[in-house]
Amino acid sequence: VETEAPTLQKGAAMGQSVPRKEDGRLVQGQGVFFDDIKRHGMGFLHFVRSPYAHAKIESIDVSAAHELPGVYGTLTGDEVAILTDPFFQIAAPPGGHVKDYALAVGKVRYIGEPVVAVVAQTRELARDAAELVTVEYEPLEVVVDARKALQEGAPVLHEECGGNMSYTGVWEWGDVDAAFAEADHIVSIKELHFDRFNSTPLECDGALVEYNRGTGQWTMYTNNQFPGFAAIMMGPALRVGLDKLRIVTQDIGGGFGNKITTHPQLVVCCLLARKLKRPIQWTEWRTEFHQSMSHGNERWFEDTEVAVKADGTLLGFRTKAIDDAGAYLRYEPLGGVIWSQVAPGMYKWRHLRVEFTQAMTNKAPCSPNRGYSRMQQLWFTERVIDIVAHELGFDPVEIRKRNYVQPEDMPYETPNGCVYDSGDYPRALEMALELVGADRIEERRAEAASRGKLLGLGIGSTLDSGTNNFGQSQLVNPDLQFSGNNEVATVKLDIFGEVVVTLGTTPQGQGHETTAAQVVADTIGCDVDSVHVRAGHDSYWNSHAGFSGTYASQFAVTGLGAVKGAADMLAGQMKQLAAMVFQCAPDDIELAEGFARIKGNPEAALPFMALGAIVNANNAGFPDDPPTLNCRYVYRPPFQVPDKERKFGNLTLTYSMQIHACVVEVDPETGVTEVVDYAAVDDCGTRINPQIVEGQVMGATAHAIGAALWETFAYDEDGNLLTPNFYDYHVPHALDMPPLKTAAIESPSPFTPLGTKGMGEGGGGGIHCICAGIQDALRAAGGAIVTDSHNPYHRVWELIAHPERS
Ligand code: MCN
Repeated sequence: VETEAPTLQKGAAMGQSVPRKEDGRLVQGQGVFFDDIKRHGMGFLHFVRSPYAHAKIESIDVSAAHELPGVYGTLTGDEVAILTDPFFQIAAPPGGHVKDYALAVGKVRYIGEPVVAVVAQTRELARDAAELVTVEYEPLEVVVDARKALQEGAPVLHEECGGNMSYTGVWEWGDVDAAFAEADHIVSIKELHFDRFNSTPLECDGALVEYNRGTGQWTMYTNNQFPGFAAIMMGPALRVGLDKLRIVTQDIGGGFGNKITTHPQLVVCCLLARKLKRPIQWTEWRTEFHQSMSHGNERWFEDTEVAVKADGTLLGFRTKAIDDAGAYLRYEPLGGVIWSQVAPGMYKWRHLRVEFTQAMTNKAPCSPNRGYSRMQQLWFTERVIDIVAHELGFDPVEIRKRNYVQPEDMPYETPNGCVYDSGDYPRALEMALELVGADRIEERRAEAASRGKLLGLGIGSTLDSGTNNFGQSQLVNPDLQFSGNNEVATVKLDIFGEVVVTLGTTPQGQGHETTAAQVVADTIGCDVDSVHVRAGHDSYWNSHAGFSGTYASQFAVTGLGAVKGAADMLAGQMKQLAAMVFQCAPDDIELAEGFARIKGNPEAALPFMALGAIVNANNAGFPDDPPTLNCRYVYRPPFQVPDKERKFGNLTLTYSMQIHACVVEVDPETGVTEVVDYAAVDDCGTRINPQIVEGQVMGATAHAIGAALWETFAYDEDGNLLTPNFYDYHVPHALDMPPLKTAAIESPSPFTPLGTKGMGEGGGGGIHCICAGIQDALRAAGGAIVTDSHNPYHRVWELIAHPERS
């Protein structure tokens, strides 16, 4: 694909599958997670949680817990309401009126909501003491269905909002009415449903918090993905300035978006550390995680209509989306509408209308879940296209190819003002189909039929459009002109000739230490092993990083952009310094193999250590402004003034892409779906480390297959979570996974320093891929339409038994 992207000079390190630097310590159990940190006299915290989905708190009695030897103290919602302010709401009204305290105040709104905190000498004792706390409740009517929550007479969760609707807006781009007037066919789809599921990081939430009474400062060791933002949430709640909150993150056992949210339990830890004058340790249990660690949001799409030309050209769609936010609004800024970054998916339809409404229900609150709420929108566009193909008799492959944004259209401006930077979607589709042997599909279908099985071919795609989510802030205030997320890095050469890189990011397994080292090694001419990378957050030593964190697939662009900028600066200074020593021009110096040397004269070479020593120990004879060999660079994504007419402008920087294809076999007797072949083709521009990229593709695909077949947060009508542990909530194991074939295309982004695009949130295409495979398989058994993103065996069995109901 021809773009104006910088051609990356792949060196000895960049573009290579360099083994991950962090894995040595992680696989040997040498990582340091917050739960590894111990302090003398620390107290263990356990929460008393609500057994009701909706109830008034009549009374709380903690006296029996206090009598248990070894119990240090308790905290209730009433105390929290005196000592803190509610978390500020990023949402606009009416949702913005929600009062979200660190413990339930007056009322509980979902099962598992923290009501009382108990601290004791051991974890087990805290648990026992929590059982001695008596809470009297007056149960209230429950609403778990977002559609019902919006109806007249539904029980209201937050009276201060005047109802359960937290946000509503109409998003219209192009001329939708004209498109429908021009259409040869209008396909109607009554209801589609994207199910509630989550990511399941190995490490649950928690913290170790110390309070220094002398300075009034808290130090919090935790595993938040976005510590800068956590401080901004917690400071005002605790009524202190940010200098009073030192947040430290080290190794983090997975995040996937869940840990972007600042969970109010952290404020409880702070209050108790101050109240009880001892360090507080809180580690969430798995069931607690399932019950109250925010979930990925469920979404309904109602009364969808699609305008199609006779030749299969898609003109546009209109739909009503209803989002289930759960009991509190804990999503990052307007996460509910980040879907609009990928409103048209990969397709060229230009007339789109979404009436979007978000409702609060008596279920766990939501947070970003790998792909924010883009996954829902991308699933919707893919599902709609397959249903159109089914209804009008088009081939799902051909209709996609006809309607894809084509490579020659790139950079392509979507109707809502986003710019897809580069890519070749048709080629990726061809590759994925080839990998799953789609050309032999009819033959395989017949063979499966001879064994009594239904075989189907499915396709799904995903765009990962991280990097610039704060552009969404314009949704609150259209006059804001944010340039998107910045990132900062420092690269220095020290007195021993060691290269030390400081990142502001908080990796949870993404391999930042490795790819940052690759970029630096090639830029300054040394090997990867001599580059030492410090990732993770400490408000003290990398407060320069400000708003940093790891989320939104931005490291490949902003993180590495900052690293590259700082490394370029350092390389320039090293050349300048060597030129002073050798009395030549800086351009005559080359940096290679750990030396600064005169080009063409390998004898005239200074080892890096000598450069470090000259600057740090022996710089008396230098000019007034000597090089420091300590370089800091702020990467700012290129900024284009947003177009208010389109609601937001060209703020998203990169669009990486994955196309998934699968072959599934459905057993018509049981409804069980087996994935027999699977391929994912990824394009994230220039790959710094192909093996890390492939690992990301594999992880995200497993996540997607899990969501499509096994993983669900199912609630009954009383708001009981039916899948509160790993027994009921089945995450795919290695043995559940099909053989996964991967391939890559590299279409460098013209907008980023290294041609990279963020890709860690991809994988959502896998959910659709399975849905499409099942729908194709069911053609031979009544031809049901798949309308849900989650299709466990009993739902598939129903589709076979009652295709007319789909
Ligand atoms: N990379 C590369 N070449 C590219 C693109 C990416 O080598 N062209 C590398 C990057 O250098 C980085 C990794 O791939 O090491 C992922 O990069 P990127 O897509 O920029 O994503 P981030 O590093 O910003 O990570 C965030 C992303 C998100 S948003 C979720 S959700 C998710 C994901 O990462 N959560 C994860 N992958 C995860 N992987 C693990 N193990 N754990 C999580 O919690």
